[in-house]
Amino acid sequence: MSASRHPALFATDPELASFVAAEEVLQAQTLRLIPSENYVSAAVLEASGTVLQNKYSEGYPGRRYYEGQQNIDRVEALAVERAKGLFGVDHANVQPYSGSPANLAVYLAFAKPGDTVMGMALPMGGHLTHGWGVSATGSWFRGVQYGVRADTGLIDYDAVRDLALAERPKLIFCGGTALPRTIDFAAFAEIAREAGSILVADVAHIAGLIAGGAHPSPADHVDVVSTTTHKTLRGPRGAMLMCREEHAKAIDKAVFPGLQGGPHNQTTAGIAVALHEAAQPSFVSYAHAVVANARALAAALLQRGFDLVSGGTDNHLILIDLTGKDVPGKIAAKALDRAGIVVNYNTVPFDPRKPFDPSGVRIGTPSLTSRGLSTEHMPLVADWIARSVDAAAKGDEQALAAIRAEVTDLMAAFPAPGLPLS
Ligand code: DSN
Repeated sequence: MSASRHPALFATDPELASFVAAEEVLQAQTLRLIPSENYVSAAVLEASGTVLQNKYSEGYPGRRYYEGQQNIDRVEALAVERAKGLFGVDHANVQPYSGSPANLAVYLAFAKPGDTVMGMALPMGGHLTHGWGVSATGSWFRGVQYGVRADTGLIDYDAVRDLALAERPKLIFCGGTALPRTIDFAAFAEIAREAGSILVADVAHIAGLIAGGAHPSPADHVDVVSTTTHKTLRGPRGAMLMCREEHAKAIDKAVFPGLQGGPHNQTTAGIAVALHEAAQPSFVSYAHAVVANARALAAALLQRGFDLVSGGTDNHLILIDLTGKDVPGKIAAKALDRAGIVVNYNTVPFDPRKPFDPSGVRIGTPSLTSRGLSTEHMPLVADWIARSVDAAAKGDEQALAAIRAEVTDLMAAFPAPGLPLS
């Protein structure tokens, strides 16, 4: 961030401005592989930092508890229409502050405390808010959890059906945070129908792939689609709930006044811009390139002897199981960070280690694809990962520094959207 780009911030609070400037450099120079992160466009950044910030607007367009909503109503209505068009749904609520509040609103709409709810176990690739014990969703509700098969790393739909029919949960969540494979929404829909459950697809990770046609859409199969807006969808940090008309009132009531107060209008504006960008033909190319890059990277990692959960990927995400490498996930992730490659350590299914010191590393290709890297670069990325993990095993800091220099060089040739630096 340069002073000329944000003169008021530099003048008013140079200390804070220096932190933001340092983050811009970090995001420009590193290879960011966290699959839930991305780079927003300059347009999304601008929309997210406007005077819309100054308005309170509890309620919905045309039905507010505050006056002066002439422009705010248009912003929110535009975001809603764009979400409906892009995802092919009857109704969209663009007000949830982020993914966890969005999912909480779904509980509020359809369940009562103590009801049974079902989702994928967090260590198997699910999300905290899908009924996992340490989350309110697993303590205020009775969470029952499914996982993946030990031999394939894939969801066992027969086991999901057996559990659903035995437990008859009020809600079934499909989707998660560490699922490298395509979600069979039709199979989940069949199970939910049999069990009499409301089916929620949490597509936070893959929303951009769905919008770009690189992953099947849940729209025709599920009761509610929950998504964040800042991952593959490449919008600001926010969320949306989408559903058929029959559930519209329940969802809207649950978000406001059930759970939230005034919506973050500046975020709604950023979401509207991101949805507009995601409706362009170039976003279809982007979504398919994300998947092509992930597949190429998975193949290159397998060639270099890495063990991948489920044997590869269908989407943007790869879960590396390091149990055979003698370097646990956290040590590998920290070494990769020193090499300029930003990942997160992650549990793998049936992980013998603890969540804060697990066996896996989770990576993905949304950010590098936003910078224009293509399949031809993936062998190099896999090399860097392999060399970093080796260096971590040997405690070779010089090797990590050498990789970091190579990473910085390559990233300089691929400017990041929204950043003034290359
Ligand atoms: N924290 C998000 C992720 O990284 O996948 C999910 O909430």
